[in-house]
Amino acid sequence: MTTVDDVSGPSRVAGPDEAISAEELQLAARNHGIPLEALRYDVTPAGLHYLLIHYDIPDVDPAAHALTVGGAVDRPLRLDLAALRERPRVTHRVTLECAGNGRALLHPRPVSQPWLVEAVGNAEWTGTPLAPLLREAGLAADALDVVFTGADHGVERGVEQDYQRALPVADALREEVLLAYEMNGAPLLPQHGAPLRLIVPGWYGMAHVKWLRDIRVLTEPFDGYQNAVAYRLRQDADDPGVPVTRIEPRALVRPPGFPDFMSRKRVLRPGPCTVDGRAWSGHAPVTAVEVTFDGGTTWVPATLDEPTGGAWAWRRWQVSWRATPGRHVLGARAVDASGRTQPVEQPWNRGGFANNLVQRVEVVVLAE
Ligand SMILES: Nc1nc2c(c(=O)[nH]1)N[C@H]1C(S)=C(S)[C@@H](COP(=O)(O)O)O[C@H]1N2
Ligand SMILES: [Mo]
Repeated sequence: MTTVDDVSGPSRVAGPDEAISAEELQLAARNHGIPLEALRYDVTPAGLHYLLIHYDIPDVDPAAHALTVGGAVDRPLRLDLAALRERPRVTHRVTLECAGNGRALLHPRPVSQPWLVEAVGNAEWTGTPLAPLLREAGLAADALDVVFTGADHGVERGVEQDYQRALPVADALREEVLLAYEMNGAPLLPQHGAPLRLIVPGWYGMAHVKWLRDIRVLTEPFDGYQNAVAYRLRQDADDPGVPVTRIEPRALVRPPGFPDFMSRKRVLRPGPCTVDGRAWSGHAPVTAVEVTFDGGTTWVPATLDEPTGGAWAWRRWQVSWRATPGRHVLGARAVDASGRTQPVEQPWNRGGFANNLVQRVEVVVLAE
């Protein structure tokens, strides 16, 4: 008898010298990152925003689509797109980052979507706040978790499933959580969850359920795959781990100069220049960014631009540099108001999640 196990293996970590496989490349080709030069935009154009799609982009007819709200509520609801659009409308600028960003740089490498550092974007999401809708439905007094189900379906590590993620009730009721139907002022694109997705500002990408079709309130903890198995910080396969939640602080450098086609190493002419980039954290506002030009030996403070777009959006930073001929390794590290910062030495977990190791940008400054 054939089963889903015939197409789906257990999670695994690559061997010490094991190269990226054709399967990992297949994922990387579907799920692209932001081209790092696009760190220049305050708001990431939709086509340059990173993408992560576990299964297929589902075939959803926006005219027929409806969101159902049920489970432990007094009044189950059913809302089509027109009804959702009639509700109060808000826009939040939100930095979204995949929890697996940085995974392919880890040693040993967890085998999954092989992100380097580019799984991030900062878009404007428009929709209606979730909390008033949950209150209208009437949450049971003992409600614990709220489960969000997408219209996409697949198999993962032997488990056939609809993509589902739960939030604890207190997090689902935060005022910034949105049911979004627009990105950057236009209807959601198919790949970003059309016609409706969840936006959970501050949380890693996996919480922002796309192609949202159902919300279910539970009075017991949700034990679905994406919460109980997948997105947990574990040291080994037997470790129950802890859930992946908010985005750790990170700063990225907008690559200076011009690139070599193959290596993407940067080439610069000598002389004074401005090096800049973006910084964000899902825990608390970014309060400082420091920059290194020597691979982390010494650090200089960057200037932070005025925040543009609210508490959940990335912030531009910049620093002046006199580029001298030779090889340099640039990097930046963010500090947030909670005191969190970025490690210069690699921490490791088996899923390769929430990794915010300082970036290494190799630069060759040409002779005068
Ligand atoms: N229904 C559904 N929602 C989903 C996913 C998915 O595969 N299916 N991927 C999640 C993950 S892991 C991430 S990082 C974000 C990516 O959102 P984006 O593709 O719009 O950037 O969507 C999340 N929401
Ligand atoms: Mo993700």
